[in-house]
Amino acid sequence: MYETLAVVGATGAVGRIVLEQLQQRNLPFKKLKLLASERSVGKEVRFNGEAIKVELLAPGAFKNVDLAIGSTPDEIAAEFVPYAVKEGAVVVDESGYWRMDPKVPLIIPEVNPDAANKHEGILASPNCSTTQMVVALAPLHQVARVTRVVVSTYQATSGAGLPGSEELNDSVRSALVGQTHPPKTFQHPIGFNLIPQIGSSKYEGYTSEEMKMVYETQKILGDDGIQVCPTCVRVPVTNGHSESILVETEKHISVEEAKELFEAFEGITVVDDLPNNQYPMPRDCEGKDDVFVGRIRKDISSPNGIAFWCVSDNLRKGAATNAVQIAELLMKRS
Ligand code: 11C
Repeated sequence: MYETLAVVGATGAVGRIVLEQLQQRNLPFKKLKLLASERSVGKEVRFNGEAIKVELLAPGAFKNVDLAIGSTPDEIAAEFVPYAVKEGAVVVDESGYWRMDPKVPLIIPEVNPDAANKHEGILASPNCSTTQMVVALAPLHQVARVTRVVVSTYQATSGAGLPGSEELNDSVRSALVGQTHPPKTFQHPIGFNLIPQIGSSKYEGYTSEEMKMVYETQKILGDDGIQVCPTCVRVPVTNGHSESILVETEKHISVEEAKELFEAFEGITVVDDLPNNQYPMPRDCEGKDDVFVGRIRKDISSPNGIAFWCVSDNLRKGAATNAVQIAELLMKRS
């Protein structure tokens, strides 16, 4: 059993779900340490009926910590992860900062658990839009090898944290009375709008979020040959990312086979009954840990293509749940 587990960024939107998941999954550790920035120090958080005080995230904080789960922005992770590892902790990091470092395994436990065997103190959890897509691609890739993916995302405002969701509410309220709430978190008003930009301009007209979907997918599936063409869009939905995915495989698979493969894969729930208006939608997937797949159909424009719709709670499988599952994997193996 691990002695001490630390949660870094414990008071944030994802950190709170990490704590909830740690309780629900009953992970074996004796002591929980909560770390955050100065702003949250001294706050009390209840865990398994006990009040735990948030301590300062600073060098020295990881002495005697066996495992830490980090839910912080990239720049905080860039700073704290090296000293946490130096002080002896293994870090499961949810930020984007360490994911593409060749020494850092990028893990989705249902997809590439063995990659977690070899690490140098840091393991990364992927970007939310990548995670749900790769969970859905994995069963097809294992049987028929995915060669190309065209994906359009419909990403919730909670992907930008609590300020994103607040901005959606303010923006909708203002629009309903004919006013414009000046955007701060997003580039444009999000109420009654769609914004085809998540992240910054990164490569050949693609954004940083879109390039994460390219590079992280190749790394997790261990196949640089997979071609991914993403378009990431922010939508006025509070929580739950949706994706329209067209996948081409080397070997032909029928719609029936694809459906069976999805159904048999751990972590996927199929909701696919168009005649009865049944398919995954963000409002039905919120608060759930699975990746939901529906609208499974053949690509009528090419022979080896399957098209489908994929929804998942971005704060759960897209962030907190996946990180806690990585921690669980490490604990089982220790
Ligand atoms: C969003 N996917 O929806 C982003 C947030 O690399 O973990 C997560 C960014 C990341 O805005």
